[in-house]
Amino acid sequence: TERYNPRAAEPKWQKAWDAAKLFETKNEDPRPKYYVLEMFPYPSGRIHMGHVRNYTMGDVVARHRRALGYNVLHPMGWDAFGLPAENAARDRGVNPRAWTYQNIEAMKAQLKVMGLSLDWAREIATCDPSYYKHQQKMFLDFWKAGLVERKSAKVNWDPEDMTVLANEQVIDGRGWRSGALVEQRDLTQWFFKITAMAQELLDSIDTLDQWPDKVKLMQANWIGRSEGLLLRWQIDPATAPGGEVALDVFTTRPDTIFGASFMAIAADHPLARKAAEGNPKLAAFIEEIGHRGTAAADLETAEKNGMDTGIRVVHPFDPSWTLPVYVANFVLMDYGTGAIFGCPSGDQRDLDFANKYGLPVVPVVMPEGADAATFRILEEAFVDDGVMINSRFLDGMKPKQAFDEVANRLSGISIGGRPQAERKVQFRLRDWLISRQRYWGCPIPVVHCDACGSVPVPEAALPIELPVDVSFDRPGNPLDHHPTWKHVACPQCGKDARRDTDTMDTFVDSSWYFARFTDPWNEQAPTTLSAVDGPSGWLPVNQYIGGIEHAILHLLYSRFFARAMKATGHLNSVDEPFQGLFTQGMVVHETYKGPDGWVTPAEVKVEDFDGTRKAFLLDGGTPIEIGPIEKMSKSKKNVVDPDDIIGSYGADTARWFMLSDSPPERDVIWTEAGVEGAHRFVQRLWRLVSEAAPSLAGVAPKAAREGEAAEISRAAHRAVKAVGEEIERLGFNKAVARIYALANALQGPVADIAAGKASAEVAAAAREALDMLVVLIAPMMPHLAEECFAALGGSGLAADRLWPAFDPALTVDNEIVMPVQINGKKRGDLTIARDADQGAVEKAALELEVVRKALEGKKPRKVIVVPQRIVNVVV
Ligand code: ANZ
Ligand code: ZN
Repeated sequence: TERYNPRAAEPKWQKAWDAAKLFETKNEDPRPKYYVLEMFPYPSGRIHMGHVRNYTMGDVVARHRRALGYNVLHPMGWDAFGLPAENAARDRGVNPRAWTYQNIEAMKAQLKVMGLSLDWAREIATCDPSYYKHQQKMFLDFWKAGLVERKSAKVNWDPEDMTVLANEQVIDGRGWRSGALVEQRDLTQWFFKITAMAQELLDSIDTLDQWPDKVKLMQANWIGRSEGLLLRWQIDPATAPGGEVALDVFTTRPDTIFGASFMAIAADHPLARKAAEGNPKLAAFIEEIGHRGTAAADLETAEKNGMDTGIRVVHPFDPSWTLPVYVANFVLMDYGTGAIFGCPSGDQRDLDFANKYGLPVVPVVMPEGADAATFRILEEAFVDDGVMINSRFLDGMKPKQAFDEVANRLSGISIGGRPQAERKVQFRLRDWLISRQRYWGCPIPVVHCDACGSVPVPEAALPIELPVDVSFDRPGNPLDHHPTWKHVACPQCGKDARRDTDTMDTFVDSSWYFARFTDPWNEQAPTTLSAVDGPSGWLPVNQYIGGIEHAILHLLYSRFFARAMKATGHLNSVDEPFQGLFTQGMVVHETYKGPDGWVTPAEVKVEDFDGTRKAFLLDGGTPIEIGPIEKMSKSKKNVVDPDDIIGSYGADTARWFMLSDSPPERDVIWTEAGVEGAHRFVQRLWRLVSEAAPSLAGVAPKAAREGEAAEISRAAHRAVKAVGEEIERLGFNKAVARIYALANALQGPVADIAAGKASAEVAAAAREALDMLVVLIAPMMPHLAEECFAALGGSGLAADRLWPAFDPALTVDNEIVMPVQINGKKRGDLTIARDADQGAVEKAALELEVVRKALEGKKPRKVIVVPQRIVNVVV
């Protein structure tokens, strides 16, 4: 038979699907709905292997659900705003919009070649005014609903490029382009008040039973709920600058209060500023640490620095005990109160600080059973549970009890009109700063008027479109120095006013696109209430698939948006937008290092020398070092281009390999050998079908229950059951293994059929099995499935077939596999009836080829059978 030619077959079937509008989804279709979504791509210009893996998985789910009779929504779009378009504009003089749409076109063509069952009629690009118009409307609605706030916040300012930098653009405290020392500047900016929903966003994590635990934990940690005390420390009046009475701190460990040895406040704490007046050394110190980057990760590792302010506070339980107040770089202004009491024995940062500045270290908690007289803390703080020591009336208590004791004793005392201790819940979550001083983003629909303040743009004036004629030849925000764009009349009083020249964080764009897909045609509103959620709507997304890098911000922002949209009437009832979440592993590849640096896989041939793999340059044969297996990246040059693979092997091979090699949550190692193996299987399936097809043309499919033919039917029905179950739990590699097993089981019977040696029962059973096989492979290798379906005389399209039903009686597993050991080492497997008795197992084991070889005709010394578990033959 002829080889299967994907280059001819794949485009043919893609056209057939298009012509039949097979994947265009109708909202009013009465079948039960199923919404499967992969995280939409940034249009960088080309798809990479990570996309191929992600979209293949989503496509398998979508096609399988279709086959189960669902009305499936499987859309695709473009996360199209963002900095790379501006960089391209700046570096190469191209227009950001033109650059973006070119990339979209190129990537769309690539996705089409993959044969994905996507509804392209619903395609959206977030940079299109028809999309961001609605985003601007929602911004205004959120504002009205009290979910938006304008306040001052620090930004990274590059003084040379005169521009604001994202945290990722600050490298070792310097601007990524200019290399200039980055400053912290205060800017008035827009925030979404996500903190107002902190508790709700935390509690609701418990309802997400189809999310990975890992992601739920990351969400919870990001929200970061802490139960503690607001504790007031009286300031020694003799040392108080400007008559301050008390210093408030937030602590989760009031139990350690007798281990306190200093106070520390943030550089921008009001008390620090007061203390710096008339203290130039302190002022200089504050200035210096104020300039450092604000990333929390830096603070953990950065060297602890501080300076004594001269201020003293009085210990709440001992009026004769005073503690120094330091300004310290490890205290953040925007957490708690921006001030702490330091207990070096109970906190590593406090301990590092105390050791550096010679402050006392008093252990106050020790492990249960330790000796209080000798227990010391030197370099490592003790942060675990234990028993209180050196703490007067708290001694002997557990820290938890001591916490309550301190809270109770101090809550009755008042300092400056406020209780000395108040219970407080503190969240780590900050409000979402959405202002970006950038061009290529969604304009913030606000006009600033000297008379009226910040005025919303009237709805009728939306969208506020980005100007097209922008220049990137000078630093800063092009919207800001555009000659006319920002100059408008105030919508309220008509006087000269200015547009907000900031654009929205691109995370805003991706926080509701999944809702827009449910009716992207609605020009009047972001969503259509009958389509978006509720009894006739699509949300929540049943299965969302994407990278773990979005486990925190994107998912949290989307969860916030769902709630905010509900509050403003853009959603009916859904709080949690993603019912099922799956995060796939990465695609990794070997690296190759030549004399002149990294070399691409395409330039290398790898050969096997007695089990040792060696690599050579294809051109010239220079030996190359095989480096570690790493995530595909440009810097290591270990990138395989999907186009090359699909061009030489076809999309089905690429898809099959992506699914087959490792569990989907783990990394998959891309290897040439693996791809070739996948391709061989494509050809093998084709041979199987095309060999059998002529003889099976007039044969009606029929399951067999007895005899030789029943083996075929059992293999087929078991595969139907198992493949369906595995796809449902996203166990794609296991589904693949079941398909391999079915193909193996059909090999012999098909050869007999082709040779005209098979019985009518065998032919009928094989016919049914092959028909089933075609539908089973269709979600994974959709083009091959069509070709096979046609070869078997099917009418219509395989992609339109329903998932076969299996007969449970044929799937009952009456056989078990027992490992067979020889002298305690596993040498083989024995497949035998589950209820076989000891004698039968022993006899069958001794008949195994491996065992016979090992015995060399002699009698075994001993045969041990553990029923249904294992056989050990001692020779
Ligand atoms: C005294 C103490 C003793 C603390 C001890 C810890 C251990 P989480 O769990 O993250 O809420 N803290 C409070 N505000 C801070 C700020 N603005 N910048 C830096 N650190 C701050 O942590 C709460 C603890 O972090 C608080 O409890 C406080 O130190 C510190 F053995 O108070 B603790
Ligand atoms: Zn006005």
